[in-house]
Amino acid sequence: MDGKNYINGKWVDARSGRTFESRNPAHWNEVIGVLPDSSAEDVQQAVEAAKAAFEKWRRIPAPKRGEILRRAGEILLEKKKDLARLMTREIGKIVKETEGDVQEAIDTAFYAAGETRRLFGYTTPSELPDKLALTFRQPVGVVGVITAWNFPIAVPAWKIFPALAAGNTIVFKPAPDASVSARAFVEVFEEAGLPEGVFNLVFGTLEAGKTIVEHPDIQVIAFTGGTETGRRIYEAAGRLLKRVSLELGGKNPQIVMPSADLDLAVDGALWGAYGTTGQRCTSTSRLILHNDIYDAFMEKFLARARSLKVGDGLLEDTDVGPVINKPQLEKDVMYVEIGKKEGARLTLGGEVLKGGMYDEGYFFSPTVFEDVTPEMRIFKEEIFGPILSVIRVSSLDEAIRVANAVSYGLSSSIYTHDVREAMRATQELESGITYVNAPTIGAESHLPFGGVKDTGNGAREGGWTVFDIFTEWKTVYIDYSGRLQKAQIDTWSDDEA
Ligand code: UN1
Repeated sequence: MDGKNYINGKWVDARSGRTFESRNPAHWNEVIGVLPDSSAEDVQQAVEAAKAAFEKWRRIPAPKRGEILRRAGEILLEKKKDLARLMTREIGKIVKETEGDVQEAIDTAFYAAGETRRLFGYTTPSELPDKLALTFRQPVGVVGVITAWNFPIAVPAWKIFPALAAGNTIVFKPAPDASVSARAFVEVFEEAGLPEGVFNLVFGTLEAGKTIVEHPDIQVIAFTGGTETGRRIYEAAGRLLKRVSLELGGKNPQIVMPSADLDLAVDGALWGAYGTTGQRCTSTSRLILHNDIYDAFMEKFLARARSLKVGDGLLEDTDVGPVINKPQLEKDVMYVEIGKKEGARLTLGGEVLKGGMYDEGYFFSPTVFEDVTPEMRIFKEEIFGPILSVIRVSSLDEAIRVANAVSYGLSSSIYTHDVREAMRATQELESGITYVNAPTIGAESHLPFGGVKDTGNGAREGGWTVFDIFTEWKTVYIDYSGRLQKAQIDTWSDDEA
Protein backbone atom coordinates (compact mmCIF):
# COMPACT_ATOMS: atom_id res chain seq x y z
CA MET A 1 0.00 0.00 0.00
CA ASP A 2 3.05 2.25 0.18
CA GLY A 3 2.62 5.17 -2.15
CA LYS A 4 -1.01 4.45 -3.00
CA ASN A 5 -4.30 6.26 -2.61
CA TYR A 6 -7.27 4.50 -1.00
CA ILE A 7 -10.24 4.65 -3.33
CA ASN A 8 -13.40 2.56 -3.29
CA GLY A 9 -11.98 0.21 -0.66
CA LYS A 10 -8.73 -0.50 -2.54
CA TRP A 11 -5.18 0.77 -2.40
CA VAL A 12 -4.56 2.08 -5.90
CA ASP A 13 -1.70 3.75 -7.75
CA ALA A 14 -2.21 7.39 -8.58
CA ARG A 15 -2.36 8.28 -12.27
CA SER A 16 -0.44 11.51 -11.84
CA GLY A 17 3.00 9.84 -11.75
CA ARG A 18 4.28 12.60 -9.46
CA THR A 19 5.36 11.94 -5.89
CA PHE A 20 6.48 13.78 -2.75
CA GLU A 21 8.20 12.66 0.43
CA SER A 22 7.25 12.92 4.05
CA ARG A 23 10.34 13.12 6.31
CA ASN A 24 11.13 13.12 10.01
CA PRO A 25 11.70 16.72 11.13
CA ALA A 26 14.03 15.54 13.91
CA HIS A 27 16.19 13.44 11.52
CA TRP A 28 15.64 14.88 8.06
CA ASN A 29 17.43 12.00 6.34
CA GLU A 30 14.77 9.60 7.50
CA VAL A 31 12.08 9.31 4.84
CA ILE A 32 8.80 8.24 6.43
CA GLY A 33 7.00 7.75 3.15
CA VAL A 34 6.90 8.51 -0.56
CA LEU A 35 3.38 9.51 -1.52
CA PRO A 36 1.59 10.28 -4.75
CA ASP A 37 1.02 13.92 -5.59
CA SER A 38 -2.40 13.15 -6.99
CA SER A 39 -3.89 14.82 -10.04
CA ALA A 40 -7.41 16.02 -10.80
CA GLU A 41 -8.04 12.64 -12.41
CA ASP A 42 -7.19 10.81 -9.17
CA VAL A 43 -9.53 13.04 -7.20
CA GLN A 44 -12.22 12.42 -9.79
CA GLN A 45 -11.95 8.68 -9.20
CA ALA A 46 -12.32 9.20 -5.44
CA VAL A 47 -15.33 11.49 -5.85
CA GLU A 48 -17.08 8.97 -8.08
CA ALA A 49 -16.52 6.26 -5.49
CA ALA A 50 -17.78 8.49 -2.66
CA LYS A 51 -20.82 9.53 -4.68
CA ALA A 52 -21.81 5.95 -5.46
CA ALA A 53 -21.21 4.80 -1.87
CA PHE A 54 -23.37 7.65 -0.52
CA GLU A 55 -26.52 6.07 -1.97
CA LYS A 56 -26.04 2.99 0.22
CA TRP A 57 -24.37 4.50 3.28
CA ARG A 58 -27.05 7.11 3.87
CA ARG A 59 -29.72 4.38 3.95
CA ILE A 60 -28.00 2.34 6.68
CA PRO A 61 -29.73 3.08 10.00
CA ALA A 62 -27.60 5.66 11.81
CA PRO A 63 -27.01 3.46 14.92
CA LYS A 64 -25.66 0.73 12.61
CA ARG A 65 -23.25 3.25 11.09
CA GLY A 66 -22.38 4.11 14.68
CA GLU A 67 -21.35 0.52 15.39
CA ILE A 68 -18.64 0.72 12.73
CA LEU A 69 -17.44 4.06 14.09
CA ARG A 70 -17.31 2.63 17.60
CA ARG A 71 -15.22 -0.27 16.28
CA ALA A 72 -12.85 2.24 14.66
CA GLY A 73 -12.55 3.95 18.05
CA GLU A 74 -11.70 0.62 19.70
CA ILE A 75 -9.00 -0.08 17.10
CA LEU A 76 -7.53 3.38 17.67
CA LEU A 77 -7.41 2.55 21.36
CA GLU A 78 -5.61 -0.75 20.70
CA LYS A 79 -3.10 0.95 18.39
CA LYS A 80 -2.68 4.14 20.40
CA LYS A 81 0.98 3.66 21.32
CA ASP A 82 2.12 2.60 17.83
CA LEU A 83 0.17 5.36 16.12
CA ALA A 84 1.64 7.92 18.52
CA ARG A 85 5.21 6.84 17.77
CA LEU A 86 4.57 6.93 14.04
CA MET A 87 3.15 10.45 14.35
CA THR A 88 6.09 11.63 16.42
CA ARG A 89 8.46 10.34 13.74
CA GLU A 90 6.49 12.01 11.00
CA ILE A 91 5.67 15.41 12.49
CA GLY A 92 7.95 15.71 15.52
CA LYS A 93 5.73 16.52 18.49
CA ILE A 94 6.58 14.63 21.65
CA VAL A 95 5.08 11.19 22.30
CA LYS A 96 2.89 12.31 25.20
CA GLU A 97 1.27 14.77 22.82
CA THR A 98 0.86 12.35 19.93
CA GLU A 99 -0.79 9.92 22.38
CA GLY A 100 -3.12 12.81 23.27
CA ASP A 101 -3.74 13.29 19.56
CA VAL A 102 -4.92 9.67 19.21
CA GLN A 103 -6.95 10.00 22.43
CA GLU A 104 -8.78 13.01 21.02
CA ALA A 105 -9.73 10.88 17.99
CA ILE A 106 -10.89 8.03 20.26
CA ASP A 107 -13.06 10.44 22.24
CA THR A 108 -14.52 11.80 19.01
CA ALA A 109 -15.20 8.29 17.68
CA PHE A 110 -17.15 7.26 20.77
CA TYR A 111 -18.93 10.60 20.95
CA ALA A 112 -20.01 10.46 17.28
CA ALA A 113 -21.01 6.80 17.59
CA GLY A 114 -23.24 7.72 20.54
CA GLU A 115 -24.80 10.59 18.64
CA THR A 116 -25.99 8.20 15.93
CA ARG A 117 -28.72 7.19 18.42
CA ARG A 118 -29.82 10.83 18.74
CA LEU A 119 -29.25 13.05 15.67
CA PHE A 120 -32.29 14.90 16.95
CA GLY A 121 -34.69 16.92 14.92
CA TYR A 122 -37.70 18.52 16.61
CA THR A 123 -41.47 18.43 16.51
CA THR A 124 -43.47 21.60 16.83
CA PRO A 125 -47.13 22.68 16.69
CA SER A 126 -48.60 23.76 13.39
CA GLU A 127 -50.65 26.93 13.11
CA LEU A 128 -53.41 24.86 11.54
CA PRO A 129 -55.50 22.13 13.17
CA ASP A 130 -54.92 18.44 12.48
CA LYS A 131 -51.51 19.17 11.07
CA LEU A 132 -48.14 18.14 12.43
CA ALA A 133 -44.75 19.78 11.83
CA LEU A 134 -41.43 18.07 12.38
CA THR A 135 -37.81 18.17 11.23
CA PHE A 136 -35.16 15.58 10.45
CA ARG A 137 -31.44 15.84 9.89
CA GLN A 138 -30.28 14.30 6.63
CA PRO A 139 -26.76 13.80 5.30
CA VAL A 140 -25.51 16.35 2.78
CA GLY A 141 -23.55 14.13 0.40
CA VAL A 142 -19.84 13.91 -0.34
CA VAL A 143 -17.63 15.82 2.09
CA GLY A 144 -14.14 17.03 1.11
CA VAL A 145 -11.80 17.04 4.11
CA ILE A 146 -8.54 19.01 3.86
CA THR A 147 -6.42 19.21 7.00
CA ALA A 148 -3.24 20.66 8.50
CA TRP A 149 -0.28 18.54 9.60
CA ASN A 150 -0.13 19.40 13.32
CA PHE A 151 -2.88 17.06 14.53
CA PRO A 152 -2.53 14.28 11.95
CA ILE A 153 -5.27 12.11 13.46
CA ALA A 154 -7.33 14.24 15.88
CA VAL A 155 -8.26 17.02 13.47
CA PRO A 156 -9.30 14.71 10.60
CA ALA A 157 -11.22 12.68 13.23
CA TRP A 158 -13.19 15.76 14.35
CA LYS A 159 -14.53 16.09 10.84
CA ILE A 160 -14.68 12.51 9.59
CA PHE A 161 -16.40 10.70 12.49
CA PRO A 162 -19.39 13.07 12.69
CA ALA A 163 -19.63 13.38 8.90
CA LEU A 164 -19.83 9.59 8.62
CA ALA A 165 -22.19 9.32 11.60
CA ALA A 166 -24.59 11.62 9.79
CA GLY A 167 -24.46 9.45 6.65
CA ASN A 168 -22.09 11.40 4.40
CA THR A 169 -19.17 9.92 2.49
CA ILE A 170 -15.64 11.33 2.38
CA VAL A 171 -12.79 12.37 0.13
CA PHE A 172 -9.85 13.17 2.42
CA LYS A 173 -6.67 15.00 1.43
CA PRO A 174 -4.28 15.23 4.37
CA ALA A 175 -1.41 17.69 4.70
CA PRO A 176 1.63 16.33 2.81
CA ASP A 177 3.80 16.45 5.96
CA ALA A 178 1.35 14.20 7.84
CA SER A 179 0.52 11.79 5.01
CA VAL A 180 1.76 8.54 6.53
CA SER A 181 -0.11 9.16 9.78
CA ALA A 182 -3.23 9.88 7.74
CA ARG A 183 -2.77 6.58 5.95
CA ALA A 184 -2.59 4.77 9.30
CA PHE A 185 -5.81 6.50 10.31
CA VAL A 186 -7.57 5.32 7.15
CA GLU A 187 -6.36 1.75 7.74
CA VAL A 188 -8.26 1.81 11.03
CA PHE A 189 -11.53 2.34 9.16
CA GLU A 190 -10.63 -0.38 6.68
CA GLU A 191 -10.08 -2.76 9.60
CA ALA A 192 -13.31 -1.63 11.25
CA GLY A 193 -15.22 -2.79 8.17
CA LEU A 194 -16.37 0.50 6.69
CA PRO A 195 -18.05 -0.29 3.33
CA GLU A 196 -16.04 0.46 0.21
CA GLY A 197 -16.16 3.97 -1.20
CA VAL A 198 -17.43 5.54 2.04
CA PHE A 199 -14.03 6.95 3.01
CA ASN A 200 -11.49 7.72 0.29
CA LEU A 201 -7.98 9.02 0.76
CA VAL A 202 -6.16 11.04 -1.88
CA PHE A 203 -2.64 12.24 -1.12
CA GLY A 204 -1.50 15.41 -2.73
CA THR A 205 -0.75 19.09 -2.80
CA LEU A 206 -2.21 22.01 -4.72
CA GLU A 207 -3.85 20.27 -7.67
CA ALA A 208 -5.62 17.67 -5.51
CA GLY A 209 -6.79 20.31 -3.02
CA LYS A 210 -8.06 22.65 -5.72
CA THR A 211 -9.92 19.84 -7.47
CA ILE A 212 -11.69 18.89 -4.23
CA VAL A 213 -12.70 22.48 -3.54
CA GLU A 214 -14.02 23.01 -7.06
CA HIS A 215 -15.61 19.63 -7.67
CA PRO A 216 -19.37 19.99 -8.29
CA ASP A 217 -20.13 16.63 -6.68
CA ILE A 218 -18.57 17.58 -3.35
CA GLN A 219 -21.18 19.44 -1.33
CA VAL A 220 -19.25 20.31 1.83
CA ILE A 221 -15.64 21.35 2.42
CA ALA A 222 -14.20 20.97 5.92
CA PHE A 223 -10.81 22.69 6.12
CA THR A 224 -8.26 23.29 8.88
CA GLY A 225 -5.24 25.40 7.97
CA GLY A 226 -4.02 28.92 7.33
CA THR A 227 -6.30 31.94 6.99
CA GLU A 228 -5.13 32.89 3.49
CA THR A 229 -5.80 29.41 2.11
CA GLY A 230 -9.12 29.39 3.95
CA ARG A 231 -10.10 32.64 2.28
CA ARG A 232 -9.33 31.24 -1.19
CA ILE A 233 -11.29 28.06 -0.45
CA TYR A 234 -14.27 30.07 0.77
CA GLU A 235 -14.24 32.22 -2.37
CA ALA A 236 -14.05 29.27 -4.74
CA ALA A 237 -16.61 27.22 -2.82
CA GLY A 238 -18.89 30.26 -2.52
CA ARG A 239 -19.26 30.48 -6.29
CA LEU A 240 -20.51 26.88 -6.23
CA LEU A 241 -22.76 27.54 -3.18
CA LYS A 242 -20.96 24.86 -1.21
CA ARG A 243 -21.12 24.63 2.51
CA VAL A 244 -17.73 25.30 4.08
CA SER A 245 -16.34 24.83 7.58
CA LEU A 246 -13.12 26.75 8.21
CA GLU A 247 -10.82 26.35 11.21
CA LEU A 248 -8.06 28.88 10.58
CA GLY A 249 -5.31 30.79 12.35
CA GLY A 250 -4.98 32.17 15.85
CA LYS A 251 -3.00 34.70 17.86
CA ASN A 252 -4.15 33.49 21.22
CA PRO A 253 -3.61 35.59 24.36
CA GLN A 254 -3.11 34.54 27.95
CA ILE A 255 -3.88 37.32 30.45
CA VAL A 256 -2.41 37.20 33.98
CA MET A 257 -3.99 39.46 36.62
CA PRO A 258 -2.56 40.38 40.06
CA SER A 259 -4.76 37.93 42.00
CA ALA A 260 -3.64 34.93 39.91
CA ASP A 261 -1.77 31.94 41.25
CA LEU A 262 1.51 32.82 39.53
CA ASP A 263 2.99 29.33 39.50
CA LEU A 264 -0.15 27.99 37.90
CA ALA A 265 -0.11 30.82 35.36
CA VAL A 266 3.55 30.09 34.55
CA ASP A 267 2.74 26.38 34.02
CA GLY A 268 -0.13 27.39 31.73
CA ALA A 269 1.95 29.80 29.66
CA LEU A 270 4.79 27.32 29.20
CA TRP A 271 2.44 24.60 28.03
CA GLY A 272 0.39 26.99 25.89
CA ALA A 273 3.37 28.65 24.19
CA TYR A 274 5.84 25.79 23.77
CA GLY A 275 3.65 22.67 23.74
CA THR A 276 3.63 21.26 20.17
CA THR A 277 6.57 23.66 19.61
CA GLY A 278 4.03 26.48 19.38
CA GLN A 279 2.53 24.86 16.31
CA ARG A 280 -1.12 24.58 17.34
CA CYS A 281 -3.81 26.87 16.07
CA THR A 282 -4.62 27.27 19.77
CA SER A 283 -1.02 27.97 20.91
CA THR A 284 -0.44 30.92 23.23
CA SER A 285 1.45 33.51 21.22
CA ARG A 286 0.70 36.58 23.32
CA LEU A 287 1.16 36.87 27.06
CA ILE A 288 -0.59 39.90 28.55
CA LEU A 289 0.76 40.60 32.04
CA HIS A 290 -0.54 43.05 34.60
CA ASN A 291 2.11 45.50 35.72
CA ASP A 292 1.81 44.49 39.39
CA ILE A 293 2.98 40.90 38.75
CA TYR A 294 5.06 41.49 35.62
CA ASP A 295 8.52 41.15 37.14
CA ALA A 296 7.68 38.29 39.49
CA PHE A 297 5.98 36.38 36.68
CA MET A 298 8.75 36.91 34.13
CA GLU A 299 11.47 35.87 36.52
CA LYS A 300 9.80 32.51 37.13
CA PHE A 301 8.73 32.12 33.51
CA LEU A 302 12.13 32.80 31.93
CA ALA A 303 13.89 30.44 34.35
CA ARG A 304 11.48 27.64 33.50
CA ALA A 305 11.47 28.35 29.74
CA ARG A 306 15.28 28.36 29.72
CA SER A 307 15.36 24.86 31.16
CA LEU A 308 13.00 23.30 28.61
CA LYS A 309 14.73 20.51 26.75
CA VAL A 310 14.43 20.72 22.99
CA GLY A 311 15.01 17.49 21.08
CA ASP A 312 13.65 14.41 19.37
CA GLY A 313 10.04 13.88 20.46
CA LEU A 314 10.65 10.13 20.77
CA LEU A 315 13.03 10.66 23.70
CA GLU A 316 11.47 10.45 27.14
CA ASP A 317 13.06 13.66 28.49
CA THR A 318 12.23 15.96 25.55
CA ASP A 319 9.88 18.85 26.37
CA VAL A 320 9.79 20.56 22.97
CA GLY A 321 10.12 18.74 19.65
CA PRO A 322 11.42 20.03 16.31
CA VAL A 323 9.82 22.53 13.95
CA ILE A 324 7.94 20.76 11.16
CA ASN A 325 10.15 21.65 8.17
CA LYS A 326 12.65 24.07 6.68
CA PRO A 327 10.17 26.70 5.45
CA GLN A 328 8.68 26.89 8.99
CA LEU A 329 12.16 27.17 10.52
CA GLU A 330 12.93 30.00 8.11
CA LYS A 331 9.66 31.67 9.05
CA ASP A 332 10.58 31.51 12.75
CA VAL A 333 13.98 33.06 11.98
CA MET A 334 12.33 35.74 9.88
CA TYR A 335 9.92 36.72 12.67
CA VAL A 336 12.78 37.00 15.15
CA GLU A 337 14.42 39.46 12.77
CA ILE A 338 11.15 41.34 12.35
CA GLY A 339 10.65 41.50 16.14
CA LYS A 340 14.15 42.88 16.67
CA LYS A 341 13.73 45.49 13.93
CA GLU A 342 10.39 46.56 15.37
CA GLY A 343 12.09 47.33 18.67
CA ALA A 344 10.86 44.42 20.80
CA ARG A 345 13.38 43.10 23.36
CA LEU A 346 14.49 39.51 22.76
CA THR A 347 14.92 38.04 26.25
CA LEU A 348 15.10 34.35 25.41
CA GLY A 349 16.14 32.13 22.52
CA GLY A 350 15.53 33.32 18.99
CA GLU A 351 18.01 30.87 17.52
CA VAL A 352 18.20 27.84 15.33
CA LEU A 353 19.80 25.17 17.54
CA LYS A 354 23.05 23.72 16.23
CA GLY A 355 25.47 20.89 17.04
CA GLY A 356 25.04 17.15 17.66
CA MET A 357 21.61 15.80 16.84
CA TYR A 358 20.34 19.32 16.25
CA ASP A 359 22.16 19.29 12.91
CA GLU A 360 20.04 16.35 11.75
CA GLY A 361 16.75 18.22 11.91
CA TYR A 362 14.97 21.54 12.39
CA PHE A 363 15.18 22.78 15.95
CA PHE A 364 14.40 26.24 17.25
CA SER A 365 14.79 27.49 20.80
CA PRO A 366 11.82 28.60 22.91
CA THR A 367 11.72 32.35 22.32
CA VAL A 368 10.45 35.36 24.28
CA PHE A 369 10.03 38.93 23.10
CA GLU A 370 9.22 41.55 25.74
CA ASP A 371 8.13 45.19 25.26
CA VAL A 372 5.87 44.10 22.45
CA THR A 373 3.20 46.60 21.39
CA PRO A 374 -0.01 46.15 19.36
CA GLU A 375 1.46 47.89 16.29
CA MET A 376 4.14 45.25 15.83
CA ARG A 377 3.85 42.42 13.32
CA ILE A 378 4.97 39.88 15.96
CA PHE A 379 1.92 40.98 17.97
CA LYS A 380 -0.53 40.64 15.08
CA GLU A 381 0.60 37.84 12.78
CA GLU A 382 0.35 34.10 13.30
CA ILE A 383 3.88 32.68 13.37
CA PHE A 384 3.09 29.03 14.22
CA GLY A 385 6.34 28.60 16.13
CA PRO A 386 7.71 28.71 19.70
CA ILE A 387 7.78 32.51 19.78
CA LEU A 388 5.95 34.33 22.55
CA SER A 389 5.24 38.08 22.63
CA VAL A 390 4.86 39.64 26.08
CA ILE A 391 2.82 42.80 26.61
CA ARG A 392 2.56 44.84 29.81
CA VAL A 393 -0.81 46.32 30.83
CA SER A 394 -2.13 48.15 33.88
CA SER A 395 -5.81 47.17 34.06
CA LEU A 396 -8.29 44.52 32.99
CA ASP A 397 -9.84 46.96 30.52
CA GLU A 398 -6.49 47.44 28.87
CA ALA A 399 -5.80 43.68 28.91
CA ILE A 400 -9.07 42.97 27.12
CA ARG A 401 -8.49 45.77 24.61
CA VAL A 402 -5.01 44.46 23.85
CA ALA A 403 -6.23 40.85 23.65
CA ASN A 404 -8.89 41.86 21.13
CA ALA A 405 -6.57 44.03 19.00
CA VAL A 406 -5.84 41.32 16.42
CA SER A 407 -7.77 39.98 13.46
CA TYR A 408 -7.90 36.43 14.87
CA GLY A 409 -10.20 35.04 17.56
CA LEU A 410 -9.76 31.35 18.30
CA SER A 411 -8.81 30.85 21.94
CA SER A 412 -8.03 33.05 24.94
CA SER A 413 -7.22 32.63 28.60
CA ILE A 414 -7.28 34.59 31.83
CA TYR A 415 -5.61 33.74 35.12
CA THR A 416 -7.32 35.47 38.04
CA HIS A 417 -8.95 34.66 41.37
CA ASP A 418 -11.35 37.56 41.03
CA VAL A 419 -14.70 36.23 39.84
CA ARG A 420 -15.73 39.59 38.39
CA GLU A 421 -12.61 39.71 36.22
CA ALA A 422 -13.12 36.11 35.15
CA MET A 423 -16.73 36.68 34.16
CA ARG A 424 -15.98 39.89 32.29
CA ALA A 425 -13.25 38.13 30.36
CA THR A 426 -15.54 35.28 29.34
CA GLN A 427 -18.01 37.83 27.96
CA GLU A 428 -15.66 40.36 26.39
CA LEU A 429 -12.73 38.45 24.93
CA GLU A 430 -13.28 38.09 21.21
CA SER A 431 -12.62 34.39 20.75
CA GLY A 432 -14.55 31.20 20.16
CA ILE A 433 -13.09 29.64 23.32
CA THR A 434 -12.07 31.28 26.62
CA TYR A 435 -10.30 29.45 29.44
CA VAL A 436 -10.29 30.61 33.05
CA ASN A 437 -7.18 29.54 35.00
CA ALA A 438 -6.15 27.18 32.20
CA PRO A 439 -4.00 27.63 29.09
CA THR A 440 -5.26 28.47 25.59
CA ILE A 441 -4.87 24.86 24.46
CA GLY A 442 -6.88 21.88 25.61
CA ALA A 443 -10.25 21.82 23.83
CA GLU A 444 -12.35 18.69 24.40
CA SER A 445 -14.08 16.81 21.63
CA HIS A 446 -17.69 17.12 22.84
CA LEU A 447 -17.75 20.93 22.92
CA PRO A 448 -17.94 23.38 20.03
CA PHE A 449 -14.52 24.27 18.61
CA GLY A 450 -13.85 27.23 16.36
CA GLY A 451 -13.20 30.93 16.34
CA VAL A 452 -14.51 34.36 15.51
CA LYS A 453 -13.14 37.06 13.16
CA ASP A 454 -10.48 35.81 10.70
CA THR A 455 -10.25 32.44 12.46
CA GLY A 456 -13.20 31.04 10.55
CA ASN A 457 -16.61 31.47 9.01
CA GLY A 458 -18.78 30.80 12.04
CA ALA A 459 -18.77 27.01 11.81
CA ARG A 460 -18.10 25.03 14.98
CA GLU A 461 -16.62 21.57 14.82
CA GLY A 462 -16.73 19.32 17.85
CA GLY A 463 -19.72 18.79 20.05
CA TRP A 464 -23.29 18.83 18.85
CA THR A 465 -22.69 21.87 16.62
CA VAL A 466 -20.60 19.84 14.18
CA PHE A 467 -23.81 18.25 12.91
CA ASP A 468 -24.93 21.63 11.58
CA ILE A 469 -22.03 21.36 9.15
CA PHE A 470 -22.68 17.80 8.08
CA THR A 471 -26.49 17.65 7.89
CA GLU A 472 -29.29 19.27 5.94
CA TRP A 473 -32.56 20.07 7.69
CA LYS A 474 -35.64 18.43 6.21
CA THR A 475 -38.91 19.99 7.34
CA VAL A 476 -42.01 17.81 7.07
CA TYR A 477 -45.68 18.87 7.41
CA ILE A 478 -48.26 16.13 7.82
CA ASP A 479 -51.84 17.29 7.32
CA TYR A 480 -54.39 14.75 8.59
CA SER A 481 -57.43 17.05 8.44
CA GLY A 482 -58.63 15.59 5.17
CA ARG A 483 -59.22 19.01 3.62
CA LEU A 484 -57.17 21.69 1.91
CA GLN A 485 -55.83 24.01 4.61
CA LYS A 486 -54.09 27.17 3.45
CA ALA A 487 -51.33 28.40 5.71
CA GLN A 488 -51.40 32.14 6.40
CA ILE A 489 -54.84 32.37 4.72
CA ASP A 490 -57.24 30.09 6.56
CA THR A 491 -58.01 31.34 10.03
CA TRP A 492 -58.80 29.13 12.95
CA SER A 493 -62.18 29.72 14.57
CA ASP A 494 -63.73 28.51 17.83
CA ASP A 495 -66.19 26.29 15.94
CA GLU A 496 -63.36 23.99 15.00
CA ALA A 497 -62.37 23.31 18.58
C1 UN1 B 1 -5.33 22.61 16.28
O1 UN1 B 1 -4.27 23.10 16.63
O2 UN1 B 1 -5.66 22.67 15.07
O3 UN1 B 1 -7.29 22.54 22.05
C2 UN1 B 1 -6.27 21.86 17.14
C3 UN1 B 1 -6.30 22.04 21.52
C4 UN1 B 1 -6.42 20.72 20.81
C5 UN1 B 1 -6.81 20.90 19.37
C6 UN1 B 1 -5.93 21.84 18.59
N1 UN1 B 1 -7.38 19.90 21.48
O4 UN1 B 1 -5.21 22.60 21.51
